[in-house]
Amino acid sequence: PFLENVVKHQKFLKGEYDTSFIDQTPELFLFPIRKDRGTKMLSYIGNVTVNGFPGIEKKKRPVFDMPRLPKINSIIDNQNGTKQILDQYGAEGLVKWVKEQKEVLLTDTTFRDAHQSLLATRVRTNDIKKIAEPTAKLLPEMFSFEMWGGATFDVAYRFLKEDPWERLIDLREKMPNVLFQMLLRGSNAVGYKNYPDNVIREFVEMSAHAGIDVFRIFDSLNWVKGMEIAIEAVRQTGKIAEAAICYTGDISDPTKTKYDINYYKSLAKELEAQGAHILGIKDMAGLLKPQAAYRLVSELKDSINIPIHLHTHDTSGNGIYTYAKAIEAGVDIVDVALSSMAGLTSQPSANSLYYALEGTDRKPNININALEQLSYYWEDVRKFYQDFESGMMSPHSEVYQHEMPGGQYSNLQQQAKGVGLGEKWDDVKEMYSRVNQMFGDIVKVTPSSKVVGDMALYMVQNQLTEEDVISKGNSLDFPDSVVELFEGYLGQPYGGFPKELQKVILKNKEPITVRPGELLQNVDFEKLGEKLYKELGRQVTSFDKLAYALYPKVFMEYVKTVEQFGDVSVLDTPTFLFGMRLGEEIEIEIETGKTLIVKLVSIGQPQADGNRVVYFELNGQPREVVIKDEN
Ligand code: 3PY
Ligand code: ZN
Repeated sequence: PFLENVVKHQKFLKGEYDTSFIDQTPELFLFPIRKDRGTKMLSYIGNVTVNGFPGIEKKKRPVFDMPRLPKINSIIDNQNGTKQILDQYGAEGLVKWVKEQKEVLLTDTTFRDAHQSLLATRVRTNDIKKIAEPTAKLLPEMFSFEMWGGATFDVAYRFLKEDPWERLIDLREKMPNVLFQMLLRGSNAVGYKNYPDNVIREFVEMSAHAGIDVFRIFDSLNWVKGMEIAIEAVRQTGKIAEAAICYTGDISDPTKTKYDINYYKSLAKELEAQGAHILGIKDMAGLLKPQAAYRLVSELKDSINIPIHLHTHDTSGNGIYTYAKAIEAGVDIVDVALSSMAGLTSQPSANSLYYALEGTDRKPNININALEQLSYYWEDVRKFYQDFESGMMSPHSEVYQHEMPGGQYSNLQQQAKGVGLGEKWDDVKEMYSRVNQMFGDIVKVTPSSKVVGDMALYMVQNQLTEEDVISKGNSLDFPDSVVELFEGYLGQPYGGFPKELQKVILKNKEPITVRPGELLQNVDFEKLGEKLYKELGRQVTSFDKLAYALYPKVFMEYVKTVEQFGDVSVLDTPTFLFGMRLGEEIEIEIETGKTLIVKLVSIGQPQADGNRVVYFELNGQPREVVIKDEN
């Protein structure tokens, strides 16, 4: 494992990495004898076949068609794109180029937000990798591919048992011509809380190093102070800092006065002054109505000089109309997803937008046949993940009332089911909007949206009203996330916290008003490296250290799984999620040119100790593994 790791990441290891402790502790090079890779893989397959996959009702592996790959034979190699513009002319040069384009530019979110919003972020690298090269070759005119960040980072380790850094590095190699974009939650990085400043800086530096070009940076309360470190860190890497305003409320509703047009204009100016190369409008719930989009983009265009990049979710079904109006008003770039991964809580469809703009001078320069062919692939792949669909079948205009972000909908629904409130989902949604009002009408996006969701669940579960929270507050044990929000550990909301409620929630605790990063101690990465080295018994990369700094428990559990089962990212998704059918034979390419042929022969009866023997053939030879039946 030591050599494998070093070799794999060598070019990414930082030069200043101090390895002297390795020489001083040669005993650390003694590794336990490895259980062979084939047996580990069979243990994984046996286990998922017998016990099922977390979050999926146990069933026999469904029969899936092979995903259709694009059949276009006019694929041209080496078509330069925006990546080459950035590499050659730098961030300022790229910005200048964006401003010169008459056509609207597109960001494709299929690899990130689309599946975060439709499939609980569960799409695996294996499926993305297979379509990466065709995508880059068929869509060289894309402005960017959003393919990292947001929830994909922790879900990769936590549920998919794969390394998100490897996804980034692999895809970068396969897609060298178009900008890679990620979603960065400001001082919360890709997590749900504030991290020390040096963690944010290091995370940005290593993400840029591994392949990210455009960082969309936001703060979950639109608190500019919470974005400062990230913006500065991105600028230092020479990459593109896209600072985003999160859109909430409704500028076209005169009764909603808190977040009016002037609020967004002054925020945009502040972000431009902070050094943003591009302004993002992050409409995470899809609340930006068409006429409001026209007004917002027009007035922002008059207020700032940097390009504007609009992101929405199609929950209400009005997404294409909103984009059409924003495009009319001069928006530079919009976020879309391939048709079969678009709509509902995801982004509007790239394919539909293309046709909607026909006959206008801002029609995107993109190959519609390519969009359709790539869409077939995702139509087939999406079926693998059907158990993670939210159940939303049609547009939900109620989003204008509850204001829940697209990426939160299916997650909160799962959370509600988890605490026995599945039947009360409508009550939870209504409570979500009441909690928002009680909190003073705050911006709701990860992680502030999660706090509102936690409180809504808590109140429905305990049958509490807003009055109860105030009158009985002293004896109530509020969720930790709620206490942390009101302590100021996610930053400061516009207009401040409601004072009475804050007192009730904090009891005797004093809130902070400074940037949380000012109070958090920097992480000593060198020490952390030594500690991890001892625990893992292998060389530790800067990526591992960052993963540990952000998610210690999740990362260590991932490491344990890899020790037990090996690298399961090489398995095809049906096998990964459902195991195998009796008599079925599959091929697993464990590394280039090295393939295992696996046949599931039979599954023995449970023994007295609850174990079952699962009989396979591995490359023609009989093999058995013992699996504990958890059912
Ligand atoms: C995330 O932070 O993951 C989001 O997608 C917020 O909209
Ligand atoms: Zn989004």
